[in-house]
Amino acid sequence: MEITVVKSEYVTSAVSKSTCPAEPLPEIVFVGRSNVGKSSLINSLTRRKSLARTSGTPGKTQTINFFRVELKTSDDDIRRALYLVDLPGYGYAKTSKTNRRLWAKFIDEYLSSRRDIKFVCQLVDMRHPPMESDLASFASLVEKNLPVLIVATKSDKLGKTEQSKHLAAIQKALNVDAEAVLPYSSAKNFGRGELLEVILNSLTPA
Ligand SMILES: Nc1nc2c(ncn2[C@@H]2O[C@H](COP(=O)(O)OP(=O)(O)OP(=O)(O)O)[C@@H](O)[C@H]2O)c(=O)[nH]1
Ligand SMILES: [Mg+2]
Repeated sequence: MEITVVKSEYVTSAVSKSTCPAEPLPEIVFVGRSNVGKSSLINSLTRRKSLARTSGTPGKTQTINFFRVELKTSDDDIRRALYLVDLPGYGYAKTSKTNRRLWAKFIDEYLSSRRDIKFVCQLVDMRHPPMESDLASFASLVEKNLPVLIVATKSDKLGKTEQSKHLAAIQKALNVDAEAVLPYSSAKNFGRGELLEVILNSLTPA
């Protein structure tokens, strides 16, 4: 079965709870350190070059950005609509403490809201062991009872042997099993089919 993204569009950038989109749709959320590749991953999934703005400088995404996409499978003609939600990264120091605290509060509110969040992708850079802030983010998602998929990004920067070694280290640090971690490369679209499948399955409960 092949899954295709038949439509993708930017909807809105939310800066408060009341500015999140009104249309109720399932949401898949992307969180992680600044520069880990959240926006790039959304572009890779949708096969769009710059649907989400990316940058080599951390701190590019500063609002909660909603992208509306429609998926279709080769099995049927049903279109399934959902939001991909791009969050600002954490660990970015170039803003005031007050600002950072306000943001942390808004993101926390969004993640604790009763919106239809199907699961959260916690992105970690595959080249390095998870940092303190990654562990804290993961723990806070688990505490909110949100299902979490760990996405290990930038896999193209490592050889095969290193990949398995680093994946094992990530599993160990987060205390999760192998199925909970998906290696991904937005540069090469590695992992794209698998992630689309996880997304589709989250929309259609067995
Ligand atoms: N080689 C490689 N580079 C990547 C990959 N994904 C992202 N990058 C690069 O990493 C940098 C940051 O990517 P973004 O997608 O902007 O990161 P972000 O997590 O959205 O960052 P913030 O918006 O600052 O939180 C960019 O220079 C990307 O080109 C990948 O899979 N492989
Ligand atoms: Mg971004």
